[in-house]
Amino acid sequence: MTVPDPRELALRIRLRAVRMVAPRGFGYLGQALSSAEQVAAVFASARPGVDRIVCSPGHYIIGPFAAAAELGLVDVSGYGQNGSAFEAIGTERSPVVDYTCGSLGQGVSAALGFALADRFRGSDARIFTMVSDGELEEGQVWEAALFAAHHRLDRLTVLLDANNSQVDGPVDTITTLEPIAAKWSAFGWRVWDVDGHDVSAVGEHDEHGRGAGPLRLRPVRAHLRGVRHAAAVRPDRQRDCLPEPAGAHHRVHARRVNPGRAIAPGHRRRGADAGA
Ligand SMILES: Cc1ncc(C[n+]2csc(CCOP(=O)(O)OP(=O)(O)O)c2C)c(N)n1
Ligand SMILES: [Mg+2]
Repeated sequence: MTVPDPRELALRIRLRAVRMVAPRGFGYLGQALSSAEQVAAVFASARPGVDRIVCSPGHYIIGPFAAAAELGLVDVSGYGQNGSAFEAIGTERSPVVDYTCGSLGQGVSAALGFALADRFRGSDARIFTMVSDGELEEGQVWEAALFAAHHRLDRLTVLLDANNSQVDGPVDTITTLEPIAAKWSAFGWRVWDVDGHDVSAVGEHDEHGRGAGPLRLRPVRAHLRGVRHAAAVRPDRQRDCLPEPAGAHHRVHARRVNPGRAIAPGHRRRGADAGA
């Protein structure tokens, strides 16, 4: 598997997501566009068969699906269709990632379970965990954050898409989450706050996180770009949806914790490797 430059991969994720959603005008395009750079950075960093990818919000699974398709691992042409493994909202059967959940708020808990298991068996596997901001309204996320910090699960990275969007409207009109970085910091995480659409910023910090120091966690801020709004994605409107630097109205945070530990064999990632 050859992983292209993360910038190129992010662009291809955007295009692929448009093609996945366009045929039926259904899918989670906004989530793919919001997280494309994060997903690209994760797929560029994760070692196949060793590291793990958790996509906590099941409706964000389109990004990992698109990335895996671009890497030639899977055929996602059935995305969102009845009977397809590539369901529009991830389930326990979803390929490509190690864990995803339709019921929001569980991904960090699953990720720290992986991290603990890997520690027990002496693996240096890293766990990349995508989380959405709406999920931060779930208490379980904060319980998991406490637990991870207490056990210094330093192979765990959380990437938070703080796009200020949830079903009922802008997150900050539903529940105040800010100051997000300070909150995670107070919970014992090392937090970075960078442009989530700047692949080099995400990747750079990823490298800096390797093998150093105590707990690390980090947020990345960015803006949605590539398509103005998902509603425009109909077959006759596809040209309107091609990637372009569009107006910014979303932010992305990424967080990670990942100082080095001893190396040992990892696990086999289901889905992506099976399809390779
Ligand atoms: C526990 C739980 N409560 C409610 C839902 C319904 N739900 C699905 S997506 C979503 C919005 C969550 O916010 P976020 O993921 O930040 O939304 P987005 O950024 O994609 O707009 C909600 C409430 C759910 N899937 N699980
Ligand atoms: Mg959101």
